Amino acid sequence: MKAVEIMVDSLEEIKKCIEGKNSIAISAHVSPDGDAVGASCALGMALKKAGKKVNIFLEKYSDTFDVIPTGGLVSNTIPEGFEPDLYISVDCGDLKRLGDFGKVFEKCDSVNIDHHKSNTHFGKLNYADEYATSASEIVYKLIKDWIPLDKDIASALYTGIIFDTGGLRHTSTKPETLNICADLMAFGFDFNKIYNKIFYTRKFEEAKIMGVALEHMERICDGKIVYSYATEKDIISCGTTSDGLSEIINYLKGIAGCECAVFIYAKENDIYKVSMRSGDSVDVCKACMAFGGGGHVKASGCTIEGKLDKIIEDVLNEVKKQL
Ligand SMILES: [Mn+2]
Repeated sequence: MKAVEIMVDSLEEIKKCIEGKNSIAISAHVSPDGDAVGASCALGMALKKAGKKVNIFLEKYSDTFDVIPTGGLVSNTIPEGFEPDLYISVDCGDLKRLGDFGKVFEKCDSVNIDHHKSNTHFGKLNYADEYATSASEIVYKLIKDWIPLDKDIASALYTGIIFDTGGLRHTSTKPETLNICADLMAFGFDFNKIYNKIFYTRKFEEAKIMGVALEHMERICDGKIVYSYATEKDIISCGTTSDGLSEIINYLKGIAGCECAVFIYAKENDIYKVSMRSGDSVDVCKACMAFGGGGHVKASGCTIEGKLDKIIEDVLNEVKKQL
């Protein structure tokens, strides 16, 4: 294991590095979630205020996150030959998770700001704090005494923090997290609208595929492992895409007695995404790293190529090792 302490550059060093650059690109992990979009947009809007030329590159994301202000800085593809003075990655554990943007990131002076336990320190400067609730929390710490926050930046950061803490509910939440949220809320954005959009609004098609996944649900090891799956056919027949499945894992985890939930769904031909959530007894980051993935101790994922039956068997065997 790498000693994280010596691999982490200070936020002060990162600030100095940014100050010396003019054009800055920002990206987050593929299939961007609320923290990825919130942290990217908050940082981008703040650096623009600080006089930088900013481009944010994110894969197309769910319209759930349209509630996050972007400052008009987001595009989905990098123009041919584009090379910023500095490329900042947020909320991304390794270069591979940057998708196509990684090819440009690799060539640039770079900063990696993240909170995944499995972070590989792939930037020139790296700040990876696995105890931070979210990348948005780290971005807040980076900019708070440097660039004046405003309503849009505050609401983007707030959305990222509540998204990654499940609404200030996960054990990663600290008194400090609520102090940060209090500071952000003082800017007067519509927090109730954000909360409802993130946690209590779903598309009709997403509810349908949820039904299918719950129908497929199984339990093993005295109910300690609850798992389910959705095939490509299931997803298409419900009229949704693999982006519409993110809530399902939380329902599986919510089954009484479940210590580890596993949800496997088709991305494309023979490529499956595996999501895992756990309580106190299973380190799902470790389990997912066995398949080249990673994430957090209680929330991780990986992508596996193969036949569904075999993948289910392999993944469950890996989890069972820890029970
Ligand atoms: Mn995150």
